[in-house]
Amino acid sequence: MIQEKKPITVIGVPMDLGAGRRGVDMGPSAIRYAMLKEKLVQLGFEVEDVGNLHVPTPEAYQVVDPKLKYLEEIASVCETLGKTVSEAVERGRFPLVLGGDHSIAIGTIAGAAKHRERLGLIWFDAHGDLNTGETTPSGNIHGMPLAVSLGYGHPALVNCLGFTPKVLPENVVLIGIRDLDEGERNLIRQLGIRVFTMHDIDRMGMGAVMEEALSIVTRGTDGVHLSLDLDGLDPKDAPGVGTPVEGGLTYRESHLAMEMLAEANVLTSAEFVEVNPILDNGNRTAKVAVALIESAFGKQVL
Ligand code: 5AB
Ligand code: MN
Ligand code: MN
Ligand code: MN
Repeated sequence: MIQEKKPITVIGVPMDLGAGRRGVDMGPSAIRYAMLKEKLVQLGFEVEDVGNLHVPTPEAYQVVDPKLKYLEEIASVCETLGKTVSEAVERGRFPLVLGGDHSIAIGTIAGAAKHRERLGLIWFDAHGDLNTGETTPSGNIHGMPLAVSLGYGHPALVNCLGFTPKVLPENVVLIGIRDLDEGERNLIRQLGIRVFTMHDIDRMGMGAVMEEALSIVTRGTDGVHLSLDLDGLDPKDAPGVGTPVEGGLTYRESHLAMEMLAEANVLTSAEFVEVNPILDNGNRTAKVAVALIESAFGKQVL
């Protein structure tokens, strides 16, 4: 990504149907307000912002299935998002998706995977997002997108853009994990997915974690997607998230991860999700998101 400076297409998805708390629909505005486009232009990129996709407001709809809240509405937005991402890739551009809650990853990853023989996936998060309608403790679909991308979950989600699975377990890594539900642990064991918990990061250090992570997501793949949930960071550094969990990645650990991604020059698409400006402190979390994006796109000190 550093060398070629592929033109970037920014896509906003003001989705909050997948989360239990309101406010994450304002994430794309908060990230734009933190000067995303200007910073990327400063780094030498050509940037096109296609604006926000239309997302229904929860007040105008009803929960049909409490185990899969707003299923039809989320599936429909993800279908549109998948097409939008796919079109950007067809036009030779790098899709950069701004959330919105993490359910949008279902669409982003569908659009990205459509153009790859095999897509590698890096999932930064405090959570596994590996629930299904059967295992979910909340019914919130933002706790399910990784399971869906691996082919597990409701057909309306799993079949986004008409194919499944989007990624194979051997090319997926999770980083920053510190809160898993029982069903998620079972799926991780069943599929043998490499999970770097906070314990692993403490012991190994982020440098070694990223080296191993990079080898997994690039093995036999022809593209890599980054799905970064800001709650992967410690709430001290990223307070504006709906489901904060203590003991997360520091500002520097997360930056090192982004810098190593830029050095490896492997990313073909990315999304930054779960920024909730209502719960934030002076738009700090959106600013952190923009700083991480700059590092992922090759910003260096010297
Ligand atoms: B996020 C929980 N596992 O399924 C669930 O923020 C939390 O996208 C999900 O990582 C958090 O409701 C979803 C308890
Ligand atoms: Mn999370
Ligand atoms: Mn998440
Ligand atoms: Mn969250």
